[in-house]
Amino acid sequence: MYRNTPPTIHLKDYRPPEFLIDQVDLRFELDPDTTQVEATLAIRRNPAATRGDGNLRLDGEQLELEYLAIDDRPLARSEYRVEPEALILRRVPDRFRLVTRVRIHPARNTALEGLYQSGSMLCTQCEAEGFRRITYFLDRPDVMARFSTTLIADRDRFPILLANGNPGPSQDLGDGRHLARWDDPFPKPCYLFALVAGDLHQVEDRFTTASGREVSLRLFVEPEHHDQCEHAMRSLKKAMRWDEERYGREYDLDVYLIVAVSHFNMGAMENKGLNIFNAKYVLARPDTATDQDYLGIQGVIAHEYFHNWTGNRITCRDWFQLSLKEGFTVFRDQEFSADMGSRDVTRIADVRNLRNRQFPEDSGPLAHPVRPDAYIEINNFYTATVYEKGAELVRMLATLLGPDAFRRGTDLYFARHDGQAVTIEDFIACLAEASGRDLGPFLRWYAQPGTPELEVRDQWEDETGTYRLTIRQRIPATSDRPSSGPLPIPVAVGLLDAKGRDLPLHLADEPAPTPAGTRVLELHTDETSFRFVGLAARPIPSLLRGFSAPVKVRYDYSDQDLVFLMTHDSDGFNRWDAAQSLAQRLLLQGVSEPNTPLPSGFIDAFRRTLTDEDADPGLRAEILTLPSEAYLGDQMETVDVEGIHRARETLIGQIATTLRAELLATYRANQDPGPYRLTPLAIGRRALKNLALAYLMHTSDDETLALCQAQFAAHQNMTDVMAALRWLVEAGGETADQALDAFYRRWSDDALVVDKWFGIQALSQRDDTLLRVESLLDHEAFTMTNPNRLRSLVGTFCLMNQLRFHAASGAGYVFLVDRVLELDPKNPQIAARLVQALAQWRRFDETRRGLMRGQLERLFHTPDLSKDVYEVVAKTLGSSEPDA
Ligand code: B3K
Ligand code: ZN
Repeated sequence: MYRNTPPTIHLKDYRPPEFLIDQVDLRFELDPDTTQVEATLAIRRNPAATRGDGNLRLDGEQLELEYLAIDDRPLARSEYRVEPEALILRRVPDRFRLVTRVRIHPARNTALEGLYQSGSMLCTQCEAEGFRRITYFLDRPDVMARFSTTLIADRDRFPILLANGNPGPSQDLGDGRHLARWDDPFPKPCYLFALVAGDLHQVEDRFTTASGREVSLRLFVEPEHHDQCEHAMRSLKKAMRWDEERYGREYDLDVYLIVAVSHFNMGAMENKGLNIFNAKYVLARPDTATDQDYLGIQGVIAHEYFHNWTGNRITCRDWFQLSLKEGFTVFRDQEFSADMGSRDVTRIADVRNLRNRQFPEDSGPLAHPVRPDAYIEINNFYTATVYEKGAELVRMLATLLGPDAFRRGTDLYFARHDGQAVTIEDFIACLAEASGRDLGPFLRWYAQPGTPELEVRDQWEDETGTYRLTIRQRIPATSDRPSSGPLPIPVAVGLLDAKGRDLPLHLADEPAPTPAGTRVLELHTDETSFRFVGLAARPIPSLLRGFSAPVKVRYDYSDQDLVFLMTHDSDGFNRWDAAQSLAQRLLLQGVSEPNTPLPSGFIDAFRRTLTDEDADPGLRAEILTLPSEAYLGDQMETVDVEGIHRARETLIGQIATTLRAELLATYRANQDPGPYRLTPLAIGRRALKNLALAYLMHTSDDETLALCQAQFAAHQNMTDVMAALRWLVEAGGETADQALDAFYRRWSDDALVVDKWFGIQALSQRDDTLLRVESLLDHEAFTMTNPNRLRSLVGTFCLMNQLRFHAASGAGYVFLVDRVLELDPKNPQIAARLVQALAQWRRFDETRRGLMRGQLERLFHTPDLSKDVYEVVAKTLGSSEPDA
């Protein structure tokens, strides 16, 4: 149990800083065991702040203070106080120069926050509050300073020395060490500080900005990865061009540096001029990375690059505003990816991710608004809600304003707030001002947790040819928060005739006729009706096209309607969504009444989609993919773990048996013996072929097993190898073991590929998976100290394998909590993420509920939990007071 409950930080308590820091000069004498950090800070009182007690309180954690002086005068012991998390200076002047010198220990830093060692290199991670583990500072985003960084290190061990900004002079110190200086001309908050020291391979390219500035682009990787950089570099150049064209944003320094490191808590970090990346989001070669890896790299490289304007040039006033930079930047990277690939497939992937991760979060014990109003540990708030729902809010704003007004609004935002730390209100105000719209009510979206529901009714009047759509919005009640009032919601709709053609959407009170296609209806009140006129027959509505708002739609479609939309809708997203709704309906029926026959037309629609050679193969693959077991569970009052699995397996079996010939034909038709290409078409064909293989392998007779083994052995590319290995593992027995052994032997030197090897075993639905996962903890390649490795085995099993993690025995829960307890003292951030596997505990049957609660309480009663884990556990247990 946590002895002293850690304090909660509230948005309403925000105060401007009492002091400002204009200039920071850092000098590092780098060494993995002990690094010395000297900081010279130009500090002055903030004229905009209310006067406090005259003391200056600097944040600092795990620092060994060696020297402290104000304006060159060393301070006496009576003039300052060192606390575990702060340095307090008594009665400082209004303007002064502070010098501190501290010692820190990078090699002992297992939390991977602050300065730490990864392999043989040293690197940093400061967001959100890691800078205070490097030096004493005002570690808050509204303190923006100019930084210079001097790095001194052993020349042989650390030939490459990098920091933010532009390179300055470097020097050999003659004693085996060398020095490099970096200057960043742009004021920034300290969470964007970064340094890297190592023996790294460099890949260089260049980019000329729209206004003709030359930028040197440099990618740094561990030497053995020198041939896995091309895709990341290409993605960076595409992102730079796209931001110029779409948002008028140019890059601003002479160099742009990206370093790939193998120990990293999350995906990547947008440090000014020096992005530090999880190697997973940099390294790719067709034989080592799947299509999904390639797309992930392109998206994350773009995301971090886009932060240069949305996050760095303009940053957040406080951490409650996190979605100001994250929501907007995710929206920007999603649109970039849609432009680079297939728009429909990109949107489907984004929405699936939102529904699978954010919707459950928003209805569970960890629900919070896109702008949270309280936290214990800010690292727990880098969530699907802040990121992905936040992106949906910006998308709705873009939809409501239309492209021109939205661009005027973002131009105004960049012009007005460049160099500032601002709030979500500041952003919305720019969009409102540029568009002339009142966006006041829109702010409710940022404050209101929970997924709104739209209840749609319709009415057809044959005599007048009038079709009326009535949409009612309902915000699910959350325990402690009254609804903040109706939300502005853009609902994109189409109306289809019996042949599947889009009809004109002519509203009753409009003079001129309107074109056929999609139209955005706006909801501003609890219930709104729209009367469409001039129609010859009752249309079929296609609702929420492109998923124009992060809501759930309830409309009473018949099975036939859904089959129709799945095969006819001109909106690709809604074809997929109709297929999902229908499959969900059949699967949930299958859970409660296992022997219900399939509705006529379902298999036919499947067949038609499978063989519809005119449609995008990537979209077809999405339409034919059934909802996941976890998603289906989330649609049930009480999750029926085994029932869902059985129903889904049964349906897959029915499809596989009935459509065997078509599946085989599709598999063969989409084989591509040529070189690996990353076009949307090539990706789509691989997806479709591997989907056909997945269905076929369900029966796993000799013929399909042979196909699968041949695909595995052909080593065409990692996408195909992984798809085959997945089903070989599922088939089990010697075939599985041989394939796994062969794979491991081939790739044991490539950490990211070994992660896949662990992951695929953790994902297996075979009944001995937990035993296997437990024995893999002792594998020579397993370690708890590498977050990627840990996620690939423990994370995959606990967060992605519903069937086996939620085994009725509760063994999965014990396994998880054992790992969390082992990990928490070393890396609390990752430990807190893992605990979230238990967040939905109340949604399961009584037995599982009890077992999960028991494990949560076991955690809660552990002494000295990190505040990361404490916060998640306390909220997850919630009102069901654990007995102390
Ligand atoms: N801003 C970082 C995330 C930092 C997470 C700190 N726990 C990556 C990103 O969103 O681009
Ligand atoms: Zn981000």
